[in-house]
Amino acid sequence: MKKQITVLALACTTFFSAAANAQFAKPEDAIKYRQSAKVLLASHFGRMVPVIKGEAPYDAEAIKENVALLNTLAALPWGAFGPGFEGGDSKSEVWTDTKGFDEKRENFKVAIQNLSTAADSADLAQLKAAFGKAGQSCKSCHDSYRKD
Ligand code: ASC
Repeated sequence: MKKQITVLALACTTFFSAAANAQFAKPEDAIKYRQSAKVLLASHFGRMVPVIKGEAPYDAEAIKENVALLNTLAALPWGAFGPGFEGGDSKSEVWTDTKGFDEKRENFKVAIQNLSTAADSADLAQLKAAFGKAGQSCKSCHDSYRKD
């Protein structure tokens, strides 16, 4: 029974991933989607800067809520970098060096997971460290795969 549920869950995951990739009728739609996701990511990332810099009080609950949103947002852009969706500010290396791009994506995922752990800890020092690493992860991917 448990095995059947697992198989069913995997089948659903595959189905929905494929369906998610098919959401874009033309490359411009995918470009707009991933850029929109990045606008929201940058907003929810950037609004924590005053707290990280010590210019605003640390409200652990507010940060946790914001990081929960970041977790959701961080999952969004990637399906819009699929085959045939070249363009926008992306370098062609996104599509020619998929291994390297996947590594950056994975690093980012881990960085955001670590940011969640840090937000949950309610320890500002831990939050600052994880925030810095997440920012580095954004920058490192942009340096390699985004046009200037
Ligand atoms: C942001 C944003 C990025 C990253 C990066 C961090 O808020 O828009 O691209 O942080 O600048 O180095």
